[in-house]
Amino acid sequence: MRAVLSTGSNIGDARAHLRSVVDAFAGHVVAASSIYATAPWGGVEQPDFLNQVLLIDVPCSPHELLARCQRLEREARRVRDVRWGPRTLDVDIISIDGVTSADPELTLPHPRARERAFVLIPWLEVEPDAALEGEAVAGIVEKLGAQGVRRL
Ligand code: PH2
Ligand code: MG
Ligand code: MG
Repeated sequence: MRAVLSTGSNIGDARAHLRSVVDAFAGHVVAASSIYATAPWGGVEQPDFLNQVLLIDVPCSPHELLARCQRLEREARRVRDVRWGPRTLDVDIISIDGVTSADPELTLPHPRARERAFVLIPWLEVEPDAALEGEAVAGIVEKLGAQGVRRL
């Protein structure tokens, strides 16, 4: 199975936090996008984020993958505080192959991915023909606009 992960950080050494995820999935990373500087999405005033998208071969079940992602967030000493607020590390599972899941713990595909250029633009870089629920990601991005997402 192939998964799309979106990573983000805007506290501390953001590049190192993103790298920790690449390192943790070493051997399973099929593609890593460039790192993007992105304006905060969601209405909370805060510093810009760095964001990246990884395509990985999933070495385990979807829920085990979620647990691994949450462990990496804990290792970055992430504090769950303000919704859509600043964080040392966020690791979101955007989609896993054709899996759909309505489980509130792990909703697939990610229910807000289609609103977020900081997810879709890096994703397109590594998978130009990506689709979300049957819709071309390229077309979704065209409608959304860049939302302050800049490739570094
Ligand atoms: N993450 C958030 C809230 N807002 N904005 C950008 N640009 N990038 C993020 O990773 C991000 C955000 C909380 O998940
Ligand atoms: Mg998130
Ligand atoms: Mg998250």
